[in-house]
Amino acid sequence: MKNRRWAERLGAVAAVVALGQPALASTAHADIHPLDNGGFELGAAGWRQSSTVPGYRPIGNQPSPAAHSGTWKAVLGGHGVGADTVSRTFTVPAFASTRVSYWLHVEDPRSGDRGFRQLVVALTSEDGVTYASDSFTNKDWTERYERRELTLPDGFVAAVPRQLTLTFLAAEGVGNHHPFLVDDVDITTTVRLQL
Ligand SMILES: [Ca+2]
Repeated sequence: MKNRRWAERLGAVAAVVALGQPALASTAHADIHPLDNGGFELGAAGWRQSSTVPGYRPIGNQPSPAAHSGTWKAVLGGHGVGADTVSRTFTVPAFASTRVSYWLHVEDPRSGDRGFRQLVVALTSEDGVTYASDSFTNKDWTERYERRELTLPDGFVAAVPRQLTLTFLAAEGVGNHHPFLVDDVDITTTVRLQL
């Protein structure tokens, strides 16, 4: 009886080899979008914002300059001097890769502004390590909103959920009156499953 079971098993293996179809593991992935109000149409709900200019709040719905969609957006800089920030903390699931997209308009500085301004976009973990960042200056001006992406390196992927903060920081010197405009922020965390 025992020999018969072994024979059956060997037969099964032989059948797989004969067919040339090794048993392949299949995978699936699930995209999660943990960010709501990425287009700021609910105002500052879910976001933190600050400015060195007393009373100024970067998230607003002024008709000019225009938003990428809707009427609300983040307007960072454009005061002539100072710094503005808009940030958001979210949770990255275990074993998930993460990418951020947003629409950025760096306003045309050709009207005579000569000072320096910079926008830094950063993804930072709860222990203060910046895993991905990008930066733009007044020389990166564009005619219209353009889509930008930031992807976390594989080194951030962990076996437990982790907190991550997305920050937009604009700093400028004297002579800048054209802001950085940010709208329609989206975060995608992708969990890959071995089936
Ligand atoms: Ca908007």
